Amino acid sequence: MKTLQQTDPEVYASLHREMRRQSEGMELIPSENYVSPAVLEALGSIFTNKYSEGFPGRRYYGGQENTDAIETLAIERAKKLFHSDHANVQPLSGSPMNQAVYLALLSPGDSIMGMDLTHGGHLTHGAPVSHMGKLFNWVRYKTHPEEQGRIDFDELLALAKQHRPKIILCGYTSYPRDLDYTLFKRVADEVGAYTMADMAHVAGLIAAGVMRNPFDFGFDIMTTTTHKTLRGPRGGMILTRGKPGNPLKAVEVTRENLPTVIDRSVFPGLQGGPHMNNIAAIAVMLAEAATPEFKAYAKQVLINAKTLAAGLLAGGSKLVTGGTDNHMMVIDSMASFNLPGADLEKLLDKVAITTNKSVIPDDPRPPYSPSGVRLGTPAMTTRGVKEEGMKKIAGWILDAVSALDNEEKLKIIREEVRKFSLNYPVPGVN
Ligand code: DSN
Repeated sequence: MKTLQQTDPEVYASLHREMRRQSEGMELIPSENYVSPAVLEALGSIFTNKYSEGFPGRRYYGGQENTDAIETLAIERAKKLFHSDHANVQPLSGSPMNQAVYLALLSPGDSIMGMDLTHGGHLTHGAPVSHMGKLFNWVRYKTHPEEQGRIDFDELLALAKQHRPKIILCGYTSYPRDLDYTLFKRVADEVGAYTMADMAHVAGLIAAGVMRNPFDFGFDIMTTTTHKTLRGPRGGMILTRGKPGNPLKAVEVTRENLPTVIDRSVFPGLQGGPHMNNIAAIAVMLAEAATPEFKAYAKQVLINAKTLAAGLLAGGSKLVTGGTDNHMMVIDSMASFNLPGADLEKLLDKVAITTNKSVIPDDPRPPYSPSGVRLGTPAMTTRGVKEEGMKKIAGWILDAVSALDNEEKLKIIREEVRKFSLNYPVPGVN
């Protein structure tokens, strides 16, 4: 990055410091990961110069022979990887992706069901502070944390019959278990609702076949960001069943027309020009996610999560739902150490272990200072850490808690973490 270094030393200095931070520390935020050098190259490419409003073969600007090829490649790779009939790869990220679905299928005031935010649902799943939370009638279902996070489907069905939602949404941002798609589909069929799964957190694990795919259970729509377990650039995708049509022509909202209805909701409904450098990088990521190496990676993510969870439990931590079935876990930091999540996050920052505070089910504390902390294994698994390393990481987390006010001890832990981390290079950082 010699040009950047010369032309903008301030930005370069921050970038350089961030490279050091990422290399010398451990990334345990479950929604973060490291992209490959090939993804970085596509992302930093001259595709960023191009406006491409519209869809492959149907654009509002000239000069699209290469952008059409790239977007078509991304669409075809996404369909194959996730077994969908159609894919829209234009959403700029997770929030517009979900909004595009809601705005395509619902009218203001319509009912939709999603998981309560404190039980693991995302902000875009109807949290009252979000615009979508205000626009639609969100009916929020909850989990049973004492029963391994079980969702009560009798209760879900009763709520669905009462509110007649048009969409039943499952998926999560902070829930350490797998979902029973058959039961969601059964409830949706009873009330004539569309089924939508926001798989942003686990799409990579689904692509690799180590977690269940909602389409194999008859779901209508799956959304996912592209930068978490999938290891792509920041972005979003909407995958649907149905018959692809001409997205420049309005059609009736039906199951069969979902591809067209969703495409039109993304553009021109919600967004303008897609970011073609991002779509090029998404195409690269989708090819990587179809390899045997990626499958092995995804398997290891799950093994590592179980190992990290076991290490924390053995050291006296209390985990929400008692453990994990996926790539993440949530420490109830108040119940475990009488430490608010924000304090535990800050403490772990001191030893170069990056995590993020998280609400726990029906959290009595506010979201900015909640009762828990979320951890996940996707990023450190990308760097090559396996079970032995995960046991060490659990040990350092527990040691940091024991050394709470002991700055000297915390410095020693930080140095151990630094040395360990440097043995596992960050892809793309030399
Ligand atoms: N903000 C993301 C996460 O961290 O889980 C969800 O999109």
